[in-house]
Amino acid sequence: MAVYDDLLAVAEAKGAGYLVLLDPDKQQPAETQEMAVAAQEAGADALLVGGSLLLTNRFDETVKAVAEVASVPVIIFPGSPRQVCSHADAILFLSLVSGRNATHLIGDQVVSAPLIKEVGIEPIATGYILVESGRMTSAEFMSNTLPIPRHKPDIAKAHALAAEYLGMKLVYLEAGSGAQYPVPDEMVREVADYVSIPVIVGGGIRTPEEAHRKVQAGARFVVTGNVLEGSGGQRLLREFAQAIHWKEAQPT
Ligand code: 1GP
Repeated sequence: MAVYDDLLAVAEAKGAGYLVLLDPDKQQPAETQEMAVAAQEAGADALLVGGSLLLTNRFDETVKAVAEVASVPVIIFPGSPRQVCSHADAILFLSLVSGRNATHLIGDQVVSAPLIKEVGIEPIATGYILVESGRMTSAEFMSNTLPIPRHKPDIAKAHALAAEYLGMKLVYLEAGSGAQYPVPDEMVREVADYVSIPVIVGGGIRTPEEAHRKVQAGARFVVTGNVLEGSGGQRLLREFAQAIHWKEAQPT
């Protein structure tokens, strides 16, 4: 578990880890490569590559382009079980534990496990929990599952603990890319206090202050995707990195 152990060590040293999501659907591989460089220069601790739709056929090419320039781990964040390739360092081996759709609980994993073994990248078992975020997200629609109500932290806690007891290494609280509202701080806090595996939070986190609040609530990793795509993305990413890496904060 080299990548997993490294990520935990980085998060421990910096206060929390910053993961930047690159979506191959949104631009050409060369442009995603430039975004990867910008993200790691700004302070990203790992680059996630993936997306829940994949409307294009440039996944492999994009992962390869990102890996060519990456000085931090490149981790696949699969939107489908065929998103496996040898150019990455690791893959979040997701099970959508908040849903009751057998395909996303175990079916997809049966398809992708042999592919992962063949290419030899590190699987990081992750309990993936969708949290209701104001309006329906692509992940909810595509997975045909109900998210956990945002004001029901007890339900989120029970799911996260089940993921832990099933042996998963991470729990990912996901509001969905471009979510109207991110996962509530209170839910992050209650889940993080309740389980002993690290909590990742992502979806709809638009400001460094918001990212910092997730970390204060107990998130060990924060994911952003869309913010890099806006104007001034790299400058903003630097602010995110500072807000997340609170142990490195410089006295003003
Ligand atoms: C989606 O959590 C990620 O899985 C990123 O979401 O694009 O809203 O930052 P955003």
